[in-house]
Amino acid sequence: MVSKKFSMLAAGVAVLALGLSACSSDDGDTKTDAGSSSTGDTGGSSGDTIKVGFSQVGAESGWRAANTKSIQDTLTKENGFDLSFSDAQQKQENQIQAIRSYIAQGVDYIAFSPVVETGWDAVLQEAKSANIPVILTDRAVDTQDKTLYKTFIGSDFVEEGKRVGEWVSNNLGTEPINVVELQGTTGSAPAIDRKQGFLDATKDNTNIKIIASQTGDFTRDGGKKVMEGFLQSNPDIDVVYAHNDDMALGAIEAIEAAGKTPGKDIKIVSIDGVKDGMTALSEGKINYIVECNPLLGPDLAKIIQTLHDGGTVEPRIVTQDGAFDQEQAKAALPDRQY
Ligand code: GYE
Repeated sequence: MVSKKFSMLAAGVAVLALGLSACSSDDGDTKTDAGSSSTGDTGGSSGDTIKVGFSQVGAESGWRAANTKSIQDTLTKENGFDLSFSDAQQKQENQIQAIRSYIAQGVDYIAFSPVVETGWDAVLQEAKSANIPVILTDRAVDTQDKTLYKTFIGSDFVEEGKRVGEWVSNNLGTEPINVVELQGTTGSAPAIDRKQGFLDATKDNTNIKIIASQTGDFTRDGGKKVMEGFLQSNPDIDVVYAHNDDMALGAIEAIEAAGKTPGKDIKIVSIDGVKDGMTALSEGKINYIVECNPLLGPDLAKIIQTLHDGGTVEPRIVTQDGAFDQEQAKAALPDRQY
């Protein structure tokens, strides 16, 4: 019964090198299904629906909407899960509160995408003391104690920033350019890592100068407002590096309102590859996008099922991302899922 569910989930998983193993866990704290809800179980004997509490960052971007949908579409009753989902509206205190309430409810597993990197040790320790395994999805936490979570699944954000930086260096940095940076949420793993990756890739190219850098909080509105300010104080912007597509889309609005042509007068590079971003790329308003895959639901389900069956998972599971220039975006757009 379990293996039937497991193979069904596995079929939908793009990343097969998940580092999952069917052998028994020896750390003794893998939860069994004792005490879990049996409602909606289609798998046979009662009591084996897996209760999962998921604390989402918010609804700040197209990426986030696709990520939420993927999780809600996969952790269904039909697939053997009983999902409690909460939206923290980009506030750490809301996430801590949600996690505490999942602990109080006695869920079998807690999964969450931490809005910022630091400040999680206390609540993660509470989950560990309650013997509830925690899975980090999408974003990392900064902690010395790696036993506070089972695994972290998500993209390599430093690598994403590097790929953008390399493209800028090779395609635009052949002459002196002024770059402005629209940063993601302050203190979040993708903002920290994407900044670092871009700097690493461009530091030896003396043509590239970052003249301004500010957070737009990963939102379209934030990107627009920050870009308006950049345009007012800097007459010579050549390139916008946006940490996500939504901020790039906001920047497009600001650039057009200032009477300039995005993608030509001011080049734009970003990260995510959501449909609106890919559309702007195919229309020539964005110049290059490195993908960040939001469809983490199937992998999360597979990880939880594996732990639940007594298996082990690798502590870090990296998802694979593509990259698109304008022609590649045109070709990819018709089949884009999100
Ligand atoms: O790039 C951005 C979202 O954590 C990878 O968060 C995620 C980022 C994504 O708001 O659009």
